[in-house]
Amino acid sequence: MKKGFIFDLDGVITDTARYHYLAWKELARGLEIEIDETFNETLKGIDRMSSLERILTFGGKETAFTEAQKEALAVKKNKQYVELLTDLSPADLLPGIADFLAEAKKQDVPCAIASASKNAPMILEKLGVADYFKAIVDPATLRMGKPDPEIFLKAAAAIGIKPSEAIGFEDAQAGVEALNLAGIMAVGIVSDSDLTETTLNVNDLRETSVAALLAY
Ligand code: B16
Ligand code: MG
Repeated sequence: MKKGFIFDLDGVITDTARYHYLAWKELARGLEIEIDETFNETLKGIDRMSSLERILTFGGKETAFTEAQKEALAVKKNKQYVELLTDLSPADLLPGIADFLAEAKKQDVPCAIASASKNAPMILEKLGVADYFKAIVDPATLRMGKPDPEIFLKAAAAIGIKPSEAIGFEDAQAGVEALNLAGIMAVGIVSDSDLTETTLNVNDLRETSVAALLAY
């Protein structure tokens, strides 16, 4: 029997990936690097500085900037990203999420957020679901980002359950890898990408239920 749920944010609770993409694309263009949606897939679940490193490497500019310049580039991207989120509202929740969280609350099943995004608390507030989560792991406290299991182990500990008692929801392969390394059952949310090494994949949470998942 499972006892708690751990959610990734981007791609699981809401689709902020397109805003990350728009902000990175604009920043990259300013550096004369062109990225497309296929490349953007490789940034999903990857923290901000690592995403920037991947973009610079993709454009052959991995040694072109100092650490301070890279920090400034990341700040610039984030400013643009946050601006794009101005109108984010409960209407931007992915299908099935609101009902699933309400049912988990009704059944007293603890939920946590394990997102690489430093903007997660603000995004959850805008989406109107912040109160459903007993814990939000602060990515600034992590030594390693996904695919390292640290974020998911911290999330399970924060809601007082063992990894074997948790179920994690992920849309990115790096996140699924992290869940598997943590010994947490992985449920893939697969809108347009195929995820491997999950226990099950669903297009969205309307395809399963709190009761069905707790029985695993
Ligand atoms: P921020 P997740 C991740 O969210 C995104 O998928 C990834 O594209 C982004 O770079 C990362 O958060 C960091 O976000 O710049 O807001 O701190 O999928 O782990 O919820
Ligand atoms: Mg994600």
